[in-house]
Amino acid sequence: MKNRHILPLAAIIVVIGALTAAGIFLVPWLPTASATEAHRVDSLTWFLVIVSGVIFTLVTSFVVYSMWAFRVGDDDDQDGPPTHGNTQLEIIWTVVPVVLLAVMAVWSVIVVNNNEATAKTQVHVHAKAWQFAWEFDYPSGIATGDLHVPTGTQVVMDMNSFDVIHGFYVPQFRVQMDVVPGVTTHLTFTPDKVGTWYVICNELCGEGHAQMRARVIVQSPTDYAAWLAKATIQAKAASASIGASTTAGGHA
Ligand SMILES: [Cu+2]
Repeated sequence: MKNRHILPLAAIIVVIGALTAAGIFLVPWLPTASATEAHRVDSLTWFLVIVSGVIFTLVTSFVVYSMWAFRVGDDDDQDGPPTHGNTQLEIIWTVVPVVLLAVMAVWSVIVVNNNEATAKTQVHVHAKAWQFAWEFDYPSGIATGDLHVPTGTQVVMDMNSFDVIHGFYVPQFRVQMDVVPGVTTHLTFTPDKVGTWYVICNELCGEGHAQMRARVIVQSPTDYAAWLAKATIQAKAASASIGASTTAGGHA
């Protein structure tokens, strides 16, 4: 009696499972992971998505099969037979989600702890945000609209806003932090791929919010050191000439 359901149900599970898997794996949902933190976040994300895909496949398959196998005629106005609970099923559908949620909760805490752990060597950059632009200041005096960072070193953003709440988000790094007026917030990430990405403001901050972007230029350690040396000399020369013209103006 029960066996006649197994084959058609299995066929539906295979079809829906294949469609779900295609939707999950064939679409490039995420931008290239380009930081150590990004790989940790992605492992957790993929676990969550795959588990959800399996549950979605099972639930949808049983619903679709039940609609077809247990349908009644158009003229059948009778109530269905009364059903009682099923203790075994109820235990399963309570224990499985509890275990899954516990795994995800513990895993999340581990990922956040690892992502926020302080490395021995760090590069500090001061990010200033306002409607609707970013500025990045370096300890050596550089102030630039493009964020330059090296691969393989932990970058710490110390961030301030001068008007409303903004958000510092680089999709390729998978980390983000609010930039709030009146307090300094911090965000750490360790780029591991050379490339050019964008800082995207992800707190709705006014009419120019959508344009509030800045380039993130990730360089190899040697290229970064060369840029840093050159830009530091330029920054010093610029501040010296400003100083000189101010002095000259003062004497005139
Ligand atoms: Cu903003």
